[in-house]
Amino acid sequence: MAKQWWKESVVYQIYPRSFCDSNGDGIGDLNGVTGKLDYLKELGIDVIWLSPVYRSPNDDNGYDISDYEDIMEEFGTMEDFDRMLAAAHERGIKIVMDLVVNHTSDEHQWFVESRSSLDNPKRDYYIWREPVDGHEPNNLGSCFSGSAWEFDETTGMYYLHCFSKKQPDLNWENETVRQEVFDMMTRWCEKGIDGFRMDVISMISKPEGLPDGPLMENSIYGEPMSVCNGPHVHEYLREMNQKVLSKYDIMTVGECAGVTIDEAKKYANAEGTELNMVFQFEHVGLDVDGNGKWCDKKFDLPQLKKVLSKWQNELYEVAWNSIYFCNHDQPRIVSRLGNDSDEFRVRSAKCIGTMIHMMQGTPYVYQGEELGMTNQQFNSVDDFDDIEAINAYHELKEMNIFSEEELMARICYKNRDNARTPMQWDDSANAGFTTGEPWLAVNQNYTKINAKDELADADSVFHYYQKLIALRKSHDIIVYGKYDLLMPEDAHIFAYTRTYGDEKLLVVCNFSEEPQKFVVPEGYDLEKAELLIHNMDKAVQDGMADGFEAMAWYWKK
Ligand code: TEU
Ligand code: CA
Repeated sequence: MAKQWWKESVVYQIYPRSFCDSNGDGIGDLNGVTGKLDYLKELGIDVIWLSPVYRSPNDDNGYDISDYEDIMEEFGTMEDFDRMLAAAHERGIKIVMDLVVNHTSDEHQWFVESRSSLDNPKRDYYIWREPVDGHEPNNLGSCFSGSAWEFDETTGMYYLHCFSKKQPDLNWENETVRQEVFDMMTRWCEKGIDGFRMDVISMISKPEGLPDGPLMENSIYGEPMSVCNGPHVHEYLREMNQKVLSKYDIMTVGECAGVTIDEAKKYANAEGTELNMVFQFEHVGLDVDGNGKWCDKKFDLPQLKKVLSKWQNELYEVAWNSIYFCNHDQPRIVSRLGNDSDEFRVRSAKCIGTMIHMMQGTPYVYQGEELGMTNQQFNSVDDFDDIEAINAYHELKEMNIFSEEELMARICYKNRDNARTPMQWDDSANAGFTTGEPWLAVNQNYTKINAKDELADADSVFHYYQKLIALRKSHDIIVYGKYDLLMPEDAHIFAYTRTYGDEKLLVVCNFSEEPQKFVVPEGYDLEKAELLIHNMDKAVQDGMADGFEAMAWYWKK
């Protein structure tokens, strides 16, 4: 397997709005990021993935871009950006930009022109259709509730928006659109950025003829994800690769909703003709019920092991994995797969970290994950900021299937604002995130969970993550070794081995609160092993793991 820097890197995702506010307006900004680079250096990460910082009316917090070549006013200026990039590079940290090109904002100049008349030269930059019998052209729903089509009075036609109606989808079939995107990417590469995380890139090629989608649960709308992996997506990405990506030493990760193993093998193929790796969503989509995402169902461990192991094994040597549980769209993992009680929060956060970071692929850490930050306590719909949660609340409310209490419980557990509460820096007012009024309320547990305390505590989640990251640097087996799952049917233990030349690794994580037995496989003599990492302050007991205990042993002949 060819060695590459992006295979050996650990990526840290920053959601700038919630990371650090440098000027007291309550909104995180670029100077705030620059001020925290030493903190990230200490954690040991190699790459920052910066969620969108471009000009945007913020209908979807920057994922609705009105100018790809300017900075969002609230975040600072292009000079601030250049200073941040230079300061990161000085510390050996790379910066990967979020590339949101499935759609733009409706306030982008392209769309303003496109909607202005039928014969505007940019009309075909977006996806316009005539009404069918006075209705929407097909049944597709938007990912943010309601129809994916919006009627536009000016020309009497509908435009497609897979997300909010302020996020019209670009028409990638138009060659000029592709060239505009590639030119814009080139200008960022010339500036010296180190790669792209590509937002819903699996959606850029729409199915021929835009047919109806299969009906979503409890909905009159067709599944918007049915537009994923369309007929030309690989062709467009190969073109992008030839015209832009291949010319720079950058890393690329495609956010690929709805991606299957077979598709991932194409997107992230080892020949490097498309992208370096993809985010797949199969594992984070397992804790759902008949009502889809909005539920409080817990993961079934054997099923989770099966899915993660399938990705580990099937992409081995033919493509490359990204490994993650957290991002700005996912609830906090310690509240989801771990246990965020006082008794188990720290230990379970470390247990999850061990399971992820000893796997094969490039790991992604989302801001606050390294502190074991938890889900937020929301009391009413007024506490939500996120368009997805607010729309879902009103839609489900209207359908009248849940009591108010149950509806709130469901939306509170899974909503994206859980990940977006401000970063908890210290125990001063507003967690040291801002001296002003934060745009989204700080989690009240900041006096107990914050970076300052964790930096001072050798047993903190922070220092455990620091160690996990350092181990990846000192042990090639963690990056390149082959993965094999142990005890697939066990309901509590997640255990696997890694092998690489004459090296071996054994990882055991207990995902229950109770002590559990595990089986040490033949040929793995614990007495001869080096205990690489362990999340408890006691001797390990052969064949027995305490609640949320995690450990990794290493052998070299
Ligand atoms: O998310 C796309 C995506 O796959 C969604 O289905 C995601 O699961 C969604 O957040 C529902 O919970 C990307 C971005 O990560 C997200 O923040 C944006 O809102 C979205 O694209 C539109 O740009
Ligand atoms: Ca600010």
